Amino acid sequence: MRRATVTMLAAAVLAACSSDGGGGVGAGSVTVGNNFFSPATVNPDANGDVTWTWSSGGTLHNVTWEDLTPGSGDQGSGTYTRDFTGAPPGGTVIRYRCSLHSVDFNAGMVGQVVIP
Ligand SMILES: [Cu+2]
Repeated sequence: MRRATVTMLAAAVLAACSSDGGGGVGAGSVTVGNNFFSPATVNPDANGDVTWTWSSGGTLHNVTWEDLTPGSGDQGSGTYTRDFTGAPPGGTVIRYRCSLHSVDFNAGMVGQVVIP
C-alpha cells in the first residue's frame, strides 16, 4: 500500500514536469490569464517566435516590453506574437509585464523570455 502510493506520486510529479516542457520553462507559447502569464519564463520556439494567447474571459491585459519594443496593446482575447530571431543568445533575459496589473517588471503580472 505504502509503496503503491509513492509510485503514484512519482508518476504525478513526472507528468507535471513534462506537461510544460520541464522545469517550468515553456517553449514558444504563453497563456495570458487573469493577472498572470503562464509559464512566467519562456524560450522562443524553433522559429524564434513566442506567441501569447489570451484566456482571460474578455478582461483586458497587455504585453509591454522593458526593451521598449512595441507590445500587444490591450487585448481581451486573441493572440500576439514576437519574433526573437537575432536576439543575442546565451541566456539573454528580456522582461515584460502587463502594464494594467503591475507597477514595474519585478512583481505583479510579469514574465520573461530567455534566449538560450
Ligand atoms: Cu493584466
